[in-house]
Amino acid sequence: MSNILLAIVGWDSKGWEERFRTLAPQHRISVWPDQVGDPAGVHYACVWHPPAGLLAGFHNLKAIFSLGAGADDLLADPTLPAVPVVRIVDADLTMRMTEYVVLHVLMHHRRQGLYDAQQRARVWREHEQPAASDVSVGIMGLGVLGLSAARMLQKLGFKVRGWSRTDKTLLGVATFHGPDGLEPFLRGTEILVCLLPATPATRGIINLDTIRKLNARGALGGAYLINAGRGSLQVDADILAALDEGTLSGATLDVFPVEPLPQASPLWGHPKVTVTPHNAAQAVPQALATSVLRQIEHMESGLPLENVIDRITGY
Ligand code: NDP
Ligand code: OXD
Repeated sequence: MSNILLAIVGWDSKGWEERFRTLAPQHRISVWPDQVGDPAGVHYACVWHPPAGLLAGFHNLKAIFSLGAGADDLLADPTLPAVPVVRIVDADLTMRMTEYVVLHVLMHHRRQGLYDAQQRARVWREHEQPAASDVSVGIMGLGVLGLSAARMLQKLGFKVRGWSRTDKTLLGVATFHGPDGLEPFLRGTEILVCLLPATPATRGIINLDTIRKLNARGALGGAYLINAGRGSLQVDADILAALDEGTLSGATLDVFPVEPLPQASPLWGHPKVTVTPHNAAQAVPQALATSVLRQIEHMESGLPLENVIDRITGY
């Protein structure tokens, strides 16, 4: 029997607790802060935004599982125990993100913002619509989520390009990598989709300089941004400046440097911005607890863990 701790902040932990108890009656499940007992008895921690310093108090941890795909907040804790940190990779989460990306790429591609505004003004006017095959979507981050979105967008006929840290060859996708590959990647991108992790190297990467390099003169006649990676990637003031100067024609933002997005943020009311509350791909216990428990069984049987975060690269 292993002792599994759930420490979840910002999400309702009830569903996770129920799911873990149902799937793993052979293990002891305790929920922080009420049910912890002896910290030395805890073997695995399954967490979402635990307070910094919390995990340092558990001296016999064998692994830490992030209940989301990003583990940046965990790595930001200097007292994090030196055990493997595992992130979620799961078909359910991946498909939810793919849905989000496709929904918002199509929204910009089909000028839905414009038609919504026309409807409010009772205007019946058709605008020229380019074919998907004339429009280039660029995905920053060709990992699990970026690649799945790329494949779905290809099926819809878009020209797809992608940028990653290391070199990749992907059928039908124009690939670019590293700092030198960024500018050529951006120059050919009309709709920029950001699915990068938050690391020191990606902080503030969506800034005015980046946005100005996008292709605003392609078939769409403007450049668009979708960020569902992390808020620290984007500079809100630069996005607003780019919208105001016209280098950006629209933006969909799911993540923000400060969450919840402060009431005073001009992004809320900007006519060219769609705001969603960091729910592009919800982490759903029904699907994800199974992935975590499978990995715990692996570790207990001496098999290697999958999707372990590299503490050097930060993802
Ligand atoms: P992966 O680790 O599978 O992929 C990350 C990708 O980013 C890789 O292609 C990697 O390159 C690339 N990358 C990392 N650093 C750099 C860099 N410095 N320059 C260029 N490319 C870089 O992650 P996932 O696809 O699973 O998830 C991506 C992110 O999505 C998560 O970290 C999380 O922040 C966010 N997310 C957001 C959600 C939401 O609801 N909004 C839900 C789930 C995740 P390489 O392939 O060369 O390693
Ligand atoms: C995640 C998230 O990283 O929900 O999974 O943001």
